[in-house]
Amino acid sequence: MLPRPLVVDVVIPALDEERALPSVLAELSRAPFETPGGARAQVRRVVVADNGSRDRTAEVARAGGAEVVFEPQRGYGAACLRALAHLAADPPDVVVFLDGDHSDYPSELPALVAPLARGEADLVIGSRATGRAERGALTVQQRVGNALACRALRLLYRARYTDLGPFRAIRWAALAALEMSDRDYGWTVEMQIKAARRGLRHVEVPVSYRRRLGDSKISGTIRGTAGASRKILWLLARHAGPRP
Ligand SMILES: Nc1nc2c(ncn2[C@@H]2O[C@H](COP(=O)(O)OP(=O)(O)O)[C@@H](O)[C@H]2O)c(=O)[nH]1
Ligand SMILES: [Mg+2]
Repeated sequence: MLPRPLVVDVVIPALDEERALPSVLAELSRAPFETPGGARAQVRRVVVADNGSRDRTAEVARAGGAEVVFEPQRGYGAACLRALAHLAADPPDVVVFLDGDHSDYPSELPALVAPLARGEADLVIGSRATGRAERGALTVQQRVGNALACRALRLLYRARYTDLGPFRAIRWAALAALEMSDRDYGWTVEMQIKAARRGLRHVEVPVSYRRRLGDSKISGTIRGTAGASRKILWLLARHAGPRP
């Protein structure tokens, strides 16, 4: 008998993404698929985590077949945590995080999940640095900031990464063990720091990246760039001491 397909749930933090979300959801296949390497998997649930969108984000998300959860407090991490709490009653094997702005390619999900399906990793980061990024999709500050943060991850935690990209896949059990807590911009780097400190097996796969649809909330704004830089540096420094 064939083993049952790997159950994959997708979490999409979204703030005012009515323009982008319909395309993201349309490109996200729910059909069972075979990962490169031969394991079977299927996207079961898609959860859009909204905190205070003023546009029709929630409506277009539901129309696109997603479940919507609301988090009263703003922040990328707060939204992710709310979505995970929603999934906890019936957890998947694997969670995929994906932005709601149409920058990531949902069609690349099978390649992202493949190392988990093969049992070769607990965390897979989609790297835009080793993949193809459309011109203008990443700001100069983002490229430089990500490269510096990855250098720090290597020096402080001996973890080899080339990106802090949002498109990533992790085993549910591994994610639970990380006890994620960051409620805003530090979400991605916190996951990578903790994965390194706790000895999770991680790999990167190259992913493509394109210009978003709609307006940027983080990297394209001064407030977002400053907030993200500050938070990422702070987390890199804070976790660097002896393990508690
Ligand atoms: N729920 C929620 N989603 C957010 C928040 N800030 C950004 N996002 C979402 O996070 C993703 C990345 O944000 P984006 O504006 O594209 O940032 P950028 O890629 O750095 O330009 C998008 O799907 C946003 O809608 C927030 O405070 N709450
Ligand atoms: Mg974006």
